[in-house]
Amino acid sequence: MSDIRTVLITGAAGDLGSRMRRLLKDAYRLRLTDLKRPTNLAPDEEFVQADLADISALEKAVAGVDGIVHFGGFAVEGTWPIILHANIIGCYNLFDVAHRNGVKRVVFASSNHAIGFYPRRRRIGVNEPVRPDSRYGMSKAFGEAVGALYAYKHGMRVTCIRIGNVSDEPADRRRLSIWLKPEDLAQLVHIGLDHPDIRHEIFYGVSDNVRGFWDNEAAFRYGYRPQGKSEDYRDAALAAQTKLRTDPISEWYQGGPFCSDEYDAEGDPSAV
Ligand code: 15L
Repeated sequence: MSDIRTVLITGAAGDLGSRMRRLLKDAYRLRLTDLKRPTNLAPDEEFVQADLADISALEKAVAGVDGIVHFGGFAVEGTWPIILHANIIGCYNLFDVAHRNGVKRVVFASSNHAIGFYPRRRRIGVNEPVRPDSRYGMSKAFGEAVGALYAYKHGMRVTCIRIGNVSDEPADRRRLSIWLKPEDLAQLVHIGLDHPDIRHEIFYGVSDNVRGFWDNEAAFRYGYRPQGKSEDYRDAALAAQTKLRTDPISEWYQGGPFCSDEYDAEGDPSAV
């Protein structure tokens, strides 16, 4: 076990943040931050309001914590000003303020959209170049690079989790490949906060899905043993798929609709 005791969760009012508050509270003393106070804040939960682009507010949120679970920022595609503010400036500030405050570990919520433009039929690990499918995905690739800088230059221990899709059940065919059971995400966060050998790692945030797109050997090496199996929900997910509009670009690439959104490249996608 590491000596991580007090952990700040950014984006604590969001879906992932709320789930992790519940799943991590017995292991760490949690401090929460977000743009807005969570509506369901429990009396024993400590909350510090902060915009990630506001360095002095961020300093107050970060002061005194040992580790940070960074789920804050904009969680889907957005305009450039939105992504720039929340996910580029905000992410840089988070790492820089963390470093200046002596934070030992950061777990960064990256996304499958950092590599969304790989075809579904390709099985990729973490050593292929990024292929973002959106400004959002590009900001996640940026965050992974910021994490590498602070790890190798400043000795911070950084774990980037390329999260597939966290939900109680996989919602459609693509999610049968990328589904992440919330408890499996908590397991990956624990590895990032506690494993003694972490320097800078990229893991796929995905459960034990037979249709998976990714080689998650790096996570397995650190002891990750996912419990969720998307195939248990296959019939419901495939039934839901029949109600969706089909789109050849979205169907071809791992990132799904994030790839077809604004897509205007010419030629056959199966050629790349
Ligand atoms: C993500 O990164 C988003 O945060 C989430 O809302 C889903 O869209 C997910 O990817 C997905 O790819 O399904």
